[in-house]
Amino acid sequence: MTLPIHDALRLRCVDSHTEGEPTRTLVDGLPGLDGTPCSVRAELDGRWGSLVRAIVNEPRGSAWLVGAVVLPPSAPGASFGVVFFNNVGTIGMCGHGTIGVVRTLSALGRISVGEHLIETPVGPVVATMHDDGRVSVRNVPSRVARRHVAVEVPGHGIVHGDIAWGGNWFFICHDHGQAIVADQVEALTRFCRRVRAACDAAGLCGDDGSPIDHIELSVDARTARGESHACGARTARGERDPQGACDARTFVLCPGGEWDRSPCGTGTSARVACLVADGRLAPGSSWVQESVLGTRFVATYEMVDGEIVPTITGSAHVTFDGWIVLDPADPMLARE
Ligand code: PYC
Repeated sequence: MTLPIHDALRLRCVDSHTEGEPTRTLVDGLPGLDGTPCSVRAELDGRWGSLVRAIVNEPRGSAWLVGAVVLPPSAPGASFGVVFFNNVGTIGMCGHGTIGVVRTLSALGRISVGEHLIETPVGPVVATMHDDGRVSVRNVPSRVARRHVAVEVPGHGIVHGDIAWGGNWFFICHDHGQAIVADQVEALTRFCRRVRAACDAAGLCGDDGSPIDHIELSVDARTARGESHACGARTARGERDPQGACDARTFVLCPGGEWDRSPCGTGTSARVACLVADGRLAPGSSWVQESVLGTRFVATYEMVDGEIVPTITGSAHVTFDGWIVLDPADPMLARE
């Protein structure tokens, strides 16, 4: 595909990380590309695909970087729109990315402390920039499509998972038998790739026919009866542990084969839908989900017109502010 650039293109971008997972925000958008998040997403997956891959992939970035293009608002009351993309294409929503974009725009003085309506390709979300630097994201409604689905993972055996939506589709697996610890990320990545291949081979998809593009392995610290174990999330009386232990530790494989350094905002939202379906989380109660690196998101939810609406809270920090340069004479660009 030919890149839609002729002269060297300089793009203002600000990098951040949210609980360890990086976001590269194109704070001034992409020149010549405008529209709604849905129309821009279609362009980024079409003729702009090679350009956005060049923005996030090596040698300017890395396979685990998530890009975000900020768009002018197209709906009344919206502060801005955003479309997220990774090493292989766009994604519908991104929890860590939304936190990163909001923290970035706040650091630039472009948005203030308070609530901001943000348009995404899968629906509006509301982000709150808190005055202590944390960001909460009231996500799109999440839901469970299928429970306890068995898939045969070659060389491993049968595992079960819940197929759930949290802005992206997830296969959330508990009987995986893996240790979710930082020194095992390569083995966890290999295992999750095989689980995803098994899901594809079984023809599993979301209830709208979309592919399941994220695999989430979870180890719970709280059982269905509210007992604490593993991370010791609760005291014997069910109170939150003052040490701040988590409710679940997770490992998430993203669509491009990379693992999420954060606890994955859309994955946490999908998990909340499963917990609600099991009667394990009351509206207003919090759920603390920890990444394989030990970083955390705190989730709560409300029921709105019969739908589960999760809110995820976490923190982001700016790591880089500058311009990336795309020179059409660069032979590496032709490889995208
Ligand atoms: O936080 O939702 C998320 C996410 C999706 C992919 C990487 N992070």
